[in-house]
Amino acid sequence: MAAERFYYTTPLYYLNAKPHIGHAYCTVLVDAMTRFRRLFGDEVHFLTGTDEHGQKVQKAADQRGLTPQQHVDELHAAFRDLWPDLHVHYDDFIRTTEPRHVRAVQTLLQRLHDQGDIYVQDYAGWYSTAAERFWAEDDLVDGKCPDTGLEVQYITERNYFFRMSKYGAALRAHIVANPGFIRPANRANEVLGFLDKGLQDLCISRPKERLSWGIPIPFDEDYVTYVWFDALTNYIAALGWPDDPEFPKWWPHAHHFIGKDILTTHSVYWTTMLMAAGVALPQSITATGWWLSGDRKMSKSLGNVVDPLGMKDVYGPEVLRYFLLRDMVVGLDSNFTEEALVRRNNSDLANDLGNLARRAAGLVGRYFGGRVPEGGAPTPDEEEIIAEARTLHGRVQDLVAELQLHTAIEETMQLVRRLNKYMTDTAPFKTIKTHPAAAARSLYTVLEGLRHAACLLGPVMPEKMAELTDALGAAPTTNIHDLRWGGLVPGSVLKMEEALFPRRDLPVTEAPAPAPAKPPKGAGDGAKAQAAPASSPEGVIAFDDFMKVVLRVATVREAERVSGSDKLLRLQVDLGEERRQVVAGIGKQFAPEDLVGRQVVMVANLAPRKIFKLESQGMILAVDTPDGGLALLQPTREVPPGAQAH
Ligand code: ME8
Repeated sequence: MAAERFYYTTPLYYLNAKPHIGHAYCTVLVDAMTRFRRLFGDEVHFLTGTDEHGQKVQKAADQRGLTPQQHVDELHAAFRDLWPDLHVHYDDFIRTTEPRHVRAVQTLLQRLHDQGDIYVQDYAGWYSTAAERFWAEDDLVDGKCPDTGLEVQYITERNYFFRMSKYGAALRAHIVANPGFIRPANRANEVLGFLDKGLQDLCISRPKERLSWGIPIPFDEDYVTYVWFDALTNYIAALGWPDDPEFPKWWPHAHHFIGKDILTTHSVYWTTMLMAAGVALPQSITATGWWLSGDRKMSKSLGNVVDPLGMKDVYGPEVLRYFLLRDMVVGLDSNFTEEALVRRNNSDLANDLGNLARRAAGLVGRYFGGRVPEGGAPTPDEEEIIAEARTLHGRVQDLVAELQLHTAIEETMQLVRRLNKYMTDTAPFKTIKTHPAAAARSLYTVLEGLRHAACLLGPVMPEKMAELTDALGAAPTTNIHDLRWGGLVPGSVLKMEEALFPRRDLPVTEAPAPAPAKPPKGAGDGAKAQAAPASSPEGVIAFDDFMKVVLRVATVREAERVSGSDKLLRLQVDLGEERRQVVAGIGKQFAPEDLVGRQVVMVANLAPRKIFKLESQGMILAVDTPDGGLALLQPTREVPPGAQAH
């Protein structure tokens, strides 16, 4: 495939507090995407940075008794210095206080003003200091700001407005004509819904008397620029817009990665700004979900933020990266717990991957002088593994292109598990006595399979996988097209010394709460509800553990049988904000047509798993009936889809 070009961006993080796991996630995701693309032979430019103007930053500086400039100079380093610690390598870091950014914003403002797309007007409305914006009377909820729930003030002010409404129809047409433009697809519908309410013009100035910390409006010295108009422009400013000859090299290939809370600003404000400026729209805007803590978004204001640096220091940055990318489906929410991270480390990394490498290396050390043995002609079993590895290369490329990183990782881990089984089945530690050539071949297959896995997991855990490749006595593979079976050279010296991923103890949880409840049997997901951690012999769990389970009411929208199984049904369920696919083992008791329209209760924050090659994104709750049937749990009356049980 011909090499493609990608310009990947993260949001610019506000400097109103220190970085947290939400920021780390988006940046690690873009870093992994960058590394995957480079592995596939593509060219990538990766931009991140900090959003340094506006009321929130000014307030944070005031609270610390510093000038805004002192505050941002100090705090931006917390972000800039965190990324290398998480093994993130960006190509450029932009601060919105840099001259190159200020120049681009002012050029854009002047251009839009000159062409009549910015006008001045008196405006009266409800202003929310917390959200830094005006609201119409109808938008208010109980007289308060709909975003923050905080007080609003009615004020009249002269301001500058961008004629955003003029571009609404063209934006709508663009979204409809380009299905991959806003990802995931359900988010595109959200934006279309927003546009259908009628697009207003956008207030893009703030009087200096109210807010001085911003980029001066070039045609009126009494005003500074609205922080979003300022910040969004970074994506072209960093490439030297408007006059840098390098700008066209990257811009038409732009892909923005953002959190779902800032979708409107990117897909509506930013796109219409670009249309007005005569600059092409980005290729895609991807809205990720949130990391939740006890079902609430981790946020600086809620104070429930997990410190990613803390996790990195305890478990290592690459275990954290693995967890973030494996346990979050791009676009959906996920619960962050230290316990889930430790379980993931122990099962996937320490057990499946690390142990296999140690076992194989140990035998090679004992029987082959620590050198990679000869492979020889493959048996049918090995032919199958070789074919699987080959297919996996293409699968990983397709899955990454679809942003299914969690599945790309999972399918690579399936190869690792296959190698574990193969090692047990072929038992080289036994055959070494009777068939040394067969033992040599088994060990070669395991080591070569591990080399492939290390290459495909490299973008997720760059240093650990480089270490593993080196320990296998192999050279790093920089392009996936050069990764061929048989590349591991017999005779190379293994350098496997320490365990790559030590097993970890589960973090200590609080004392168990009384009154244990027997958990209902899980009907979906083809699996039972996960056993409670063995915190006490009676299976009692702490209240906090229970709170980690998110139970939601879902409405079944579609149901069909999974071909090849009489037990499994594939359901599309509606959770209000999102649709999910659930594979449920209830096909013997229920006909698909009986389920459509029904409300069920599901565990909404289970890590997705594959059943019959289909991803199941949740588990539906049911109980056994005395006649050997199943009864589904459901609310006593209809509730909005997505409603959470508590
Ligand atoms: O919004 N889980 O900055 P920001 C996942 N400056 N992602 C999370 C998260 C969580 N718990 N909490 C925050 C801004 N994020 C603007 C952007 S771009 C030109 C300007 C994500 O520091 C959040 O969704 O408040 C957002 O996308 C990003 O972190 C930056 O948040």
